[in-house]
Amino acid sequence: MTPDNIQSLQHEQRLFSPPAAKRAHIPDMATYEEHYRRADQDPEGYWADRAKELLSWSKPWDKVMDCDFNIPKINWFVNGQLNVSYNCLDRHVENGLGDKTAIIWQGEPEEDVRHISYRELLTDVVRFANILKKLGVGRGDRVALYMPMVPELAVAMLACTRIGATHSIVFAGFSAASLMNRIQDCEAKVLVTADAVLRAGKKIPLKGNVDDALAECPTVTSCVVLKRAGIDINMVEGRDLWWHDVVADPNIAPTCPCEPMDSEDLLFILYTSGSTGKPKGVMHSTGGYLTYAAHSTQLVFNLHDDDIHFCTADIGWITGHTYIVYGPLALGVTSVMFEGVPSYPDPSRFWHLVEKFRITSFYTAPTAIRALMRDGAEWTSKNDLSSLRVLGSVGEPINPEAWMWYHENIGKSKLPVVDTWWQTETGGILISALPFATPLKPGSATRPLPGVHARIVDAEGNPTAANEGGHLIIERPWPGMLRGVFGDPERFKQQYFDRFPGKYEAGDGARQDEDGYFWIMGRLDDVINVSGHRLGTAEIESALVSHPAVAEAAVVGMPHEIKGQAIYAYVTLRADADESDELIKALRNHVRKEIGPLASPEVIQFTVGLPKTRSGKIMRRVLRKITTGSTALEDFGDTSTLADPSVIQDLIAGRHT
Ligand code: 6R9
Repeated sequence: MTPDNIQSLQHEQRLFSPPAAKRAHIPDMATYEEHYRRADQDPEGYWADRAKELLSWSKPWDKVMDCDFNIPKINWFVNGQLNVSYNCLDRHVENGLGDKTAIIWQGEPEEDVRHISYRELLTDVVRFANILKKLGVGRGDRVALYMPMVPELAVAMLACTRIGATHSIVFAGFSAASLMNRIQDCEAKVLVTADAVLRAGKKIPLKGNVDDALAECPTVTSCVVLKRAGIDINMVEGRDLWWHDVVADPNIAPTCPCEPMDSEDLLFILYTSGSTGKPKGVMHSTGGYLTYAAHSTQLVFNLHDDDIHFCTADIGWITGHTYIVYGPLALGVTSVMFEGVPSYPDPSRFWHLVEKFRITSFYTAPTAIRALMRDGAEWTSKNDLSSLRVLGSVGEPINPEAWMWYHENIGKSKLPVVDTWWQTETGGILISALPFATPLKPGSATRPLPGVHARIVDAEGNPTAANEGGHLIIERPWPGMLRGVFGDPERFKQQYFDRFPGKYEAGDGARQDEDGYFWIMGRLDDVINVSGHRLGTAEIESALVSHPAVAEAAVVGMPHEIKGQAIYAYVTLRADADESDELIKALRNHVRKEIGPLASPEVIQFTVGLPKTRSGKIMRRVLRKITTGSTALEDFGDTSTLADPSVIQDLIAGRHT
């Protein structure tokens, strides 16, 4: 897909009516339209109501919004004050919900289960907040978290918010080098980590990566290490502390006041891949983000006090931030946190958990659905799934086959499947069906939530006709949107607001059908979506080129049955290096080490040349065509600017199928 010639080949006609529900926040399309109209005509009134209904503010705001995409300037609930830890914990305890389960934690071993009440979570958070303070962390300081899916991760996040520190979570599947880059960029003072991750019956060491990373991170003065797997690790004297030791200190005060934070104070940074260079530190602020997290969680999953919500994402990604921790806890519902994987010890693990915890809303990714589909529908009939009310999907377009499989086998052809489109940058879901209102079309994210002005425009920024592909943009600000790129205001402006002045550019291609439904087609930039995770081609290419045998590398996405997209790398070697299967293995390992296992190329093709323009730019469009099997010259479009057109035939001859 090239940005200026965006075509969609999908023509899905099926339509499913939403089921009736006794307690729907938005029970029908008329109510949806009413909300949408109100948010459109009176955005300040709409968002003020939502922020007041959903959150407790210690000081009211002076102005609901002060935004201008042309600058860009984004401020919500100006001069209002609140604390995220207070909103997610204290106020629920004050309201008599202290004994209610906040987090049901299912560890990877079946017997590792904890039901953590709001009161217990508060106690743990207060304790850890005091520990962070003792380690010198204060308001505005950054704390990096590199952890498995354990309750201590949520405790550390909320402890940061309590004292006004900013967390930056690094997915535990990332390498030492990726961790180092992120810590260096945000200049974290403290790192919280664990000895290892338990995954599919294995222990994957973390602390070695931490030691390698911290060797180059002078800002980090302390590292708190949770013992999760009990493997032997190296503890650095004067820097490293065991979690169990610090929390056992009898001198820690039993209380810790909530720091009153300005609505626009930085809540967290989360790094995400862009089309160029190093990952961007996406910044989210306190009041707008939390309002939007609570708002979207409530409406999209139709949550009420007695719901048990299970989002299967890792907290290292935005989906886990918003829909495991902040959204559900702000609403005071019970959130399930799962350490394991969908297929271990067998492909009924998710469904077993649904039955075990009587889960009512279930949110996962198309890649997981496709993998479970391959394992066979028989795994879905071993458990009682009758507690489920809403099914969700996120991370990449869900193909209609996977949607139907999910709907029929998990939803027993009764439950709504909400396909939720959003991004790290958007903070929360922007386009999604509302489960008991929106008629569903398999493969479509359907309509924008109230307050979201999504449009499709052509390369010049003009609205496209129905069914015509184009760029997905958001025309007006919403409270959950990013506030900047950490340390790089110019990149913030250039990446999101320059191409279509005054509008937010999402970077995705999409079309809107005659009913106004959105069909997302995927990224238009050089971002590859592997199993719902964003990877920049530039990062993978620079990892490959940093290997001594490699002269040059170009990376494109290739269609993959389970992962959605996989990485196909074209590599030219230095004169003194020889092609071999060992070198392919070594290069894969090198990328794993530089970025993480997710980024490891599926295919590496050695080539003597890459298709380049005379000005030296790699024509990725040509590589994408070769990767997907094109052989006819006319498929490659205009190749007249290629410095050496014969390269195409060589690449086709060497293609891996
Ligand atoms: C939440 C999340 C964002 C990119 C986004 C788009 C793709 C996410 C999608 C979807 C089609 C959906 N994406 N949800 N594409 N349908 N329901 O995934 O954030 O990791 O930042 O990725 O993922 O391409 O631009 P993030």
